[in-house]
Amino acid sequence: MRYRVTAAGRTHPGRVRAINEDTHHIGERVLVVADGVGGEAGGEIASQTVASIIANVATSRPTEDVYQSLTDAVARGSHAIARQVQEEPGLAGMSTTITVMLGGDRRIVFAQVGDSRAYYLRAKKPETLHQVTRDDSFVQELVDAGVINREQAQHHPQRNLILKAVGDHIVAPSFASYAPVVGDRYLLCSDGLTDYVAESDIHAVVVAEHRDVAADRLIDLALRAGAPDNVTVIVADLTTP
Ligand SMILES: [Mn+2]
Repeated sequence: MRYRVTAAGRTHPGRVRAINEDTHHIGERVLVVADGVGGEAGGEIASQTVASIIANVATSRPTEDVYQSLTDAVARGSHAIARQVQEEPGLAGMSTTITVMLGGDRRIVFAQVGDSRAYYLRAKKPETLHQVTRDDSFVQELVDAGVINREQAQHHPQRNLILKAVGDHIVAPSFASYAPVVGDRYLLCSDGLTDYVAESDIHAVVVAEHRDVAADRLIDLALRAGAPDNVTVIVADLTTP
């Protein structure tokens, strides 16, 4: 199917933090949201380093096996982080989440590490906002085990504990893929949105607004909720070429 990915991205440090450790990238075929953690400037460096490596690999080798390309890109991100930590020991422990959307000719492929998220909204079934990604997080494990529900997970004191991130050790991303359909919409976001804004409120914005307005409103909802964390959103529409 012939289509374009047309996206609006916004990021904000939030109301509490002085620096923004989230990074986002909007390319022709690739979208990335990365949420870095680490001491000193580590979080910022980790998210920027890995996001730019993934963006480059994704665009320079679009015809190769996309799963292998993304797995390699994540591994290269880890190598780059390991090198930077070696040169600057104060950066030890820095890491980042990644949520990647890569638009291939036949499939849209997502790669995921950590607890940033992607959602999709079908043009033909807009009453449901579907989550694409599964959080690599402690509370997600509790949800899967039936110990707590999704609502409780959003308010759990350990909701920020992630079980997997791209740091100086190689990790395997999780994948999902969808058939591209013009009119469908995708949302990529950091936990600065989803930890503080209810999914029903996110859905109400994403279903109703033009992508530029939707991106602004989502940031606004996080700010109104106090925005203790950096917040990043990309609202992407599949449009005709
Ligand atoms: Mn965050």
